[in-house]
This record gives sequence, C-alpha cells and structure tokens, in this order.
Amino acid sequence: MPKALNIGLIGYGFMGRAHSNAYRKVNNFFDLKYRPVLKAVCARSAEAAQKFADTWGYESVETDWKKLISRKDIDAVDICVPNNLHYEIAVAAAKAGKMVLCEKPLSMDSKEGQKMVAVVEKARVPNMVWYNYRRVPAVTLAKRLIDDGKLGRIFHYRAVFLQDWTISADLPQGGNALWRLDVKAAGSGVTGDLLAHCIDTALWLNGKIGTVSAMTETFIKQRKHNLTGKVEKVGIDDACAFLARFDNGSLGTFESTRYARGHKALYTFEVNGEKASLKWDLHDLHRLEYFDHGDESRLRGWRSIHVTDHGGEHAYMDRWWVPGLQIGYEHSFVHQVADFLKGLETGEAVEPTFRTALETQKVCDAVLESARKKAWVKVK
Ligand code: SOE
Repeated sequence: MPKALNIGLIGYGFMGRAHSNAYRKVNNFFDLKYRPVLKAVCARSAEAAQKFADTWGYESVETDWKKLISRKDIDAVDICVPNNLHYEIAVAAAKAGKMVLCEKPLSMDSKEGQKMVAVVEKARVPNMVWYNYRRVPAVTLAKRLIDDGKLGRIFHYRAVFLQDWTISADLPQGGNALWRLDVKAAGSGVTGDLLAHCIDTALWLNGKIGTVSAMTETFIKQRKHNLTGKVEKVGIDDACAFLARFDNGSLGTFESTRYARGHKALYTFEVNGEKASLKWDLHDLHRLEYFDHGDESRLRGWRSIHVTDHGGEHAYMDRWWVPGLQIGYEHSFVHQVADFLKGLETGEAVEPTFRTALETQKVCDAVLESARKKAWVKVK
C-alpha cells in the first residue's frame, strides 16, 4: 500500500483544478510508493473552498493559509495563488518543514526568487515549480534527441506563445481570474506568464542564455480595477518579443502576446541544428516534427512523429493506453506529480526545482530591464 502524502492546496483556480486532477489520477497509472491524499484546500472564501473540496474530494477546508501550513497533518503545500503571494507562502511552508510545490513563475522577480531558493534549501525540503510542458512526451522526446546529439551543433532556437483573450478594452484588471492583468499581483504580463514557459523549455533544451534584447508594449493603457472599482493604469506588458544569445553560440527569438487575434494558446518552438531540426506545437502536443538531413536524399523531409509508443522510447506513454492513442494537456501535470513522488522514493530532487526555476526568473528580469532601457542586457 503506498504511503500517504497529505496535500494542502492553496488556491482553487484553473491551476488548482489541473493539480488536483493530477493528484487524483497519478496512482491509477503509475506504480509509486507514495499516494497523494487531498487533505485540505485553502481559499479566502469558505464557500468557494467548500465547493472546490466537494468537487475534487478534499477532506477539509481552510480560509487562512497560515493555518493550513501550521497543520501537522499536511506534508506538502501546493501554491496555486497569484504570483505576489508565492514568496510569503513558500517561505512560511518551507520554514514549517513542508515540501513546497509552486505554480510558475517562481516569484515576482529574481530577487524574491533568490530568497525562496535559500529558504527551501536551508530547510532541505523537496521543492518543485510547475513548468508542466517539460512533461509533454513529445517535448521530453525533443530533449532526448538534443541530448543524444541528433541535431549536432545548434544554430537557432525559436519560440512563440500567442493568445488573444485580453484584446477587449472593456476587460477589467485584478481579482479572480483577472489578476494576470494586474501588475501588483502578477509582477509582469506575458513575460512572467507565457514567456516564462518558453524560457524554461529553452534553458532545458538548449542551455543558458547570456544576453537579451527585448521590446514590450502595453496596448491598453488603462483598465477598470476589479478590487478598487476605479480606472487604473495598466502596468503589465501585453506583448513582448526578445532576441537572445545562448551560451552555446546559438541565436534565440522569442515572442509572446495576448493580442494575436485567433490564437488561444499557440505555444510553439523550433530548434535548428547542423544535422537536424525539430519543432513542436501545443495545439498538436502529441506530435514532434523532425527533419533529419542524414536521411537518404530522395526520402528527406519533415516527419511527424506521433509520440505514443511504448517500451520507454516515448516517455510516460506505456503508462497510458495502447500505442497510437494519444494523451493531452492534463497529463503533463500527472507526469509531473508522478516524477515528484518518484523523487521522494529515490531521494533525488525533481526538476525544475526552485533553484532551476530561478534561472528562468533571471532571464525574465533581464528581458524586462532590456525593454525598459532599450538596450542589450546580460542575464545576471
Ligand atoms: C494564461 O492564460 C495561461 O493560463 C498561463 O497562466 C498558463 O501557465 C499557460 O500554460 C496557459 O495560459
């Protein structure tokens, strides 16, 4: 019988649902020595917390996160609240000896992130940040192919993350669901929310970024604030594009916006190497496109790999259905929980840890600084 790992979830939005779903499913598909138990969910509104608890099967509710952290029956704290609350909660949880799982981005900025890393490492508690796209099997395959040297020397890394949900000038900022538009809660706009994903994947696949040159724009300058009721200045970046130089000599281009009419969550990346190229598209997440220059010339062309094979070639897939039957977005979270629980078994840290996620934060900081200064900036 797997050992219980009591989860205390703080926040109940989109990510609270994605994580809860993963906790509930993981032991049905993965053989693990630990089993998440949905012990408590915390939200400011008791009614909302209870509704969420009833839907997802949490045993109890709290309305004060400090109380949740002080509970002896909580082993791991999962932070699914706006970015401005990550720091205080993560630090308190680690100091109380709890494991900490934190939604991305790690923090409001790298100064805050640095302190969070110091605290979790001093407390020696397992910690992880939910950069879930690493666990999409096609993305994991991209990592394996690059690490195996299939692409050879890498020349280009290209990533975009496009959405269109904030185009209306009538959309307010702040409060439930719309905190992502409020700079005080989010820290930044698309840079911390969407480019952070692109940067995490890029650092994982292609190594460190040394310098960046960025531009940002805020298209709608003022929006009504849901919490104050007043029309207030918008402080987030609605769109951001940046150039990057990786330490391996390759060039990177990154673009993100919430103003690309027609695109809901178009996250794509492409890597061009000397011997081969690969590309991935979140809207077709179970496929990896691959071009191998070593192929016989008359057969050479982009191949579309349906990443559903068993036998370990396609990570995680032998835990699901039969070859040829694909999985989706929510499975990336199940995989991340499975790896976290496996890490508890082996005692190994599971990536991305707070320390690893701090690297993404440093790139985000450099991107925003570069846009402000209109100059190339070194990633510190
Ligand atoms: C924003 O709309 C958002 O939900 C991000 O916050 C998530 O991290 C991303 O995966 C999808 O888009």
